[in-house]
Amino acid sequence: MKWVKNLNNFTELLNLLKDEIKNVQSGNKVCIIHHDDADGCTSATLMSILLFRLTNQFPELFPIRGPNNLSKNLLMKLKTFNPDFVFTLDVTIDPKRLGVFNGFILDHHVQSIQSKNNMKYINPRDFEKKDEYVPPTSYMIYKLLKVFFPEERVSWIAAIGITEDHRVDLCKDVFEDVKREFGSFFHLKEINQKSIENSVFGELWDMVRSGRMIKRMNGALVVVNALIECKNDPGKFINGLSTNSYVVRRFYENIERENRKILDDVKINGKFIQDKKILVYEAKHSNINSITSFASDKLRQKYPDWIICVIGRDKGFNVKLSIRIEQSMRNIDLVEIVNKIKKEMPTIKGGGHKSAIGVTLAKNDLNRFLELFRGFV
Ligand SMILES: [Mn+2]
Repeated sequence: MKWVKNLNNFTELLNLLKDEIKNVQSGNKVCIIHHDDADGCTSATLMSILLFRLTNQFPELFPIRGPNNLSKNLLMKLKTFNPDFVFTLDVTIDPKRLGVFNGFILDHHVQSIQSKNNMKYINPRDFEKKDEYVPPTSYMIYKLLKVFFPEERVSWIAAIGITEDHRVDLCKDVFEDVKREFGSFFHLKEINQKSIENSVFGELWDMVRSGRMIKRMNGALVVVNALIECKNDPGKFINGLSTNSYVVRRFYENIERENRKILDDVKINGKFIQDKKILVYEAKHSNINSITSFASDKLRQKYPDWIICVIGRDKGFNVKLSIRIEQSMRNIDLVEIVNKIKKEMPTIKGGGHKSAIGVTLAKNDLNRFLELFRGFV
């Protein structure tokens, strides 16, 4: 029995996933729990395509918001469904809570958790300590699908998850696959995070994340179904030419309108701190979910040489901050800065990666946080 903790490299991780998937047979019932963001939705799509070919039916999908968000209700639904396998993608759930099922949990966020025999916890961070070398879940599932069915032309779907996760430079091979498979749709010479976000993949990323922003879990499901419908044809997806992608297109138009509002409003209400080039912006009221991180991504694209700090709408006692930098323009490690602040303000929560972090703190601490942040830049 191979022990997950002993993984040494990506090839071994892929082999382990392969060994697990080999147990899936025609007619098996499978459930997928997945993160509702773009990396999670594209991972669920690729896994659904793989499982359809193995079992002759699509798996049941259960998008969830974040780590350990497994509700009693969802657990009961899973038990009633009585699946042969449960696979969890891009989000960590304690394997003990899924102990009655067979399958695995595949995540790449910072976590350290024990596997169970029948429910393995697999995370590339076990062998890869450098954040920028940790691959997104969509990349791992793409490679897994390609092992079984190399003829599937789904590189463009993996590329969306990779774009969201800021791992374009690490996963260039997938974009080379897109060029080869869809030369007339995508033909960019220079491939890096910034150029990809400005390409058609910027729009595809917004389409995929618009699901959860407009309709939460149901929206995420529409997005996954749309991607499956259009799996060999990104043009069909982006133009909304299938039943579900048509709906996704409406979601997208909705968040695009929101984007234009933000870009207009920041000129009036944004605080541009000139000496350190920090832009602080308080998000306005909106019916859209995850607006804080969306606004910070959009402002980063618009003002690439500024550090972007978006203050979310307050939810009672706490506020949420989304901080972003364009790595190719500012060589700053946001995780390092937040860790320094945490030493002085131990009650603040949050983290992320070098160029994108989320922080939650008490409203009363906001000014002190911003002051320290400015000092550490
Ligand atoms: Mn992810």
